[in-house]
Amino acid sequence: MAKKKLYFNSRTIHGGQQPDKAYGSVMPPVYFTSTYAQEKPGTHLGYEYSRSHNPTRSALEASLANIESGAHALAFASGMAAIDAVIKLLKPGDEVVSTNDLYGGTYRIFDKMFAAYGITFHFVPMGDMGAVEKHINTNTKLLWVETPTNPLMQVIDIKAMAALAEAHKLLLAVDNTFASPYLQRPLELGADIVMHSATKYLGGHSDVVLGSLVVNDTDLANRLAFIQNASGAVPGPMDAFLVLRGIKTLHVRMQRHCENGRAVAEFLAQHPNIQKVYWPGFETHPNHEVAKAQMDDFGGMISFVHKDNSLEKAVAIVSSLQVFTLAESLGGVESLAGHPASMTHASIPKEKREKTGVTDGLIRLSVGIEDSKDLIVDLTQALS
Ligand code: P1T
Repeated sequence: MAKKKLYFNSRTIHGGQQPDKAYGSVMPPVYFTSTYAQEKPGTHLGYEYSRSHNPTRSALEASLANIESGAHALAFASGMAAIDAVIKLLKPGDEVVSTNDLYGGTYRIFDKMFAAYGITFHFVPMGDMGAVEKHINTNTKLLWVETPTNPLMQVIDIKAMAALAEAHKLLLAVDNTFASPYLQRPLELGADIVMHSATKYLGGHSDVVLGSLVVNDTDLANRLAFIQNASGAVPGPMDAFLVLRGIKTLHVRMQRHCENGRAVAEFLAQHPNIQKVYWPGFETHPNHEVAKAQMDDFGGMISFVHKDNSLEKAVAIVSSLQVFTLAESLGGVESLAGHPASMTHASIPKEKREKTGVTDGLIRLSVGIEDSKDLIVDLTQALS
């Protein structure tokens, strides 16, 4: 069966998968092994050492490549390890133009780690093509796009960025964590690398930390595989299994995340105590047209600000929620609330974070797949 031809909702289940060769098990066994017997040096069944390859990880990588419409996938120990591998393609003197609103950990590894190795990062509002172009010079090697952005839900035009990358011979990497491949497949829009924190929607059950990269170009895949093996930040087989299992229900979960996301966003938008709601599904969202063009729906990530826009009010609201859990992370079946300024984005200096809109009053919701009526009752009591 030519599995690439299946619709997305079948590829989550069958993409790149076949029954295990040993006993026909429908799910791949969790191959708990570090090493593999060789008949004589170099003669083996395709596996030598589990830092390089592991059959459970291979099954996950085949699934990831398929659902992101790519040719090659690589799994990492975390989303951050996947980002780390992309930046290790560069050398001192190289420059990167990145989204200015992005996950705090991504900002931290760029600004606090790789800047010390002589790589320059420009954090730019990517809705403004002129601003992006202004920062491109002969040293620029990579455009780093996160869309929708964490936590302000800006939507960056991937096709426009791909055209820019092509014109200047740059690599375009897209962090697709917030959308998931159910909503958006950046390689189909011209990106070179799609990155995931699979910890989120792909895993979907808040029980595993894992990252991934998917690419089409074989040479790029080989360079990234070299880094994956040389640096060794690979996931264990149990983690690979959990993410593969999560992917099987991605489409069903995402449909409910989107429905509940809309219900919660609309509830917040009409609430008299709410000053601002960030969600790309609103026609009034500044990038709504781009979102409509490149995403199949608008997702379950929402940020909002109470009319007081104060630290005290935000802390009071997130601390009084009962169905939403106050926690880092997102994309699991359970609804989570977070306070970016003190949690996920605390590593960004206050002036920089406030300049992009990540104020002390901002609250971020990862809307889960519970009954949306319970979520709205919970928000109603927390906002009263
Ligand atoms: O946590 P890890 O799997 O290493 O992934 C890092 C990462 C990368 N990119 C985006 C867009 C992310 O949101 C994350 C992780 N984010 C959170 C933990 C959070 O609560 O926002």
